[in-house]
Amino acid sequence: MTAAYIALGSNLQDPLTQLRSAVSALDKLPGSRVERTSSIYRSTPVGPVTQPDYLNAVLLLTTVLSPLRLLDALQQIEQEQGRVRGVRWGPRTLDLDILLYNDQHIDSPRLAIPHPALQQRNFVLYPLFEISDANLVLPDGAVLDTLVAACPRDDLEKTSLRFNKN
Ligand code: A4P
Ligand code: MG
Repeated sequence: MTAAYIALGSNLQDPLTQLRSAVSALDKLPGSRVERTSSIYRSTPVGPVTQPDYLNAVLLLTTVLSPLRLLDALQQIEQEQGRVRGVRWGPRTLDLDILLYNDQHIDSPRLAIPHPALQQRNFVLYPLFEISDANLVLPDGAVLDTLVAACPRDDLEKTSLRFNKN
């Protein structure tokens, strides 16, 4: 059984419903369970085009799926929720990224774990910090609370929105 941290993001077509639906779909994956969800954050878009603000969150999934089978499952959920792949970093109904998969380091054409942008993004680091151990050590030796301390919160806003399952 693996502990995988998954980042969720949405800025189209009722983002709160998108995130809630994703949590329920993830909880139904074979041999998998959503163990913990972070608060839901509102964040300013990072990307090349003008687009709406995002809702972002992170959850802890325990799963028997291998990294690539988990990626397949995440992409299927994205498709089912109307994801259209356009501009890189463009707006989307749902983005599901694998941040961490136990302490594994993976660098393959389809999959990079830890997710390469993890260390720079406040909308990933703050929710991850909320649901994991502050002393969490990433596969490259970086410690989570040091990364959070080095990453400005800026206008990241923790909302009072709730998942149905917390
Ligand atoms: N891929 C490689 N590693 C992973 C991983 N660890 N998890 C590959 C998931 N996928 C991974 O992703 C492109 C390819 O990345 C996949 O086919 C998979 O094989 P994608 O979801 O199709 O495209 P993308 O999301 O546009 O690209 P990318 O580089 O994943 O973008 P990011 O880094 O996810 O950024 N601003 C705010 N405020 N909040 C956001 O959530 N998100 C993005 C997307 C941009 N700006 C944002 C936000
Ligand atoms: Mg992505």
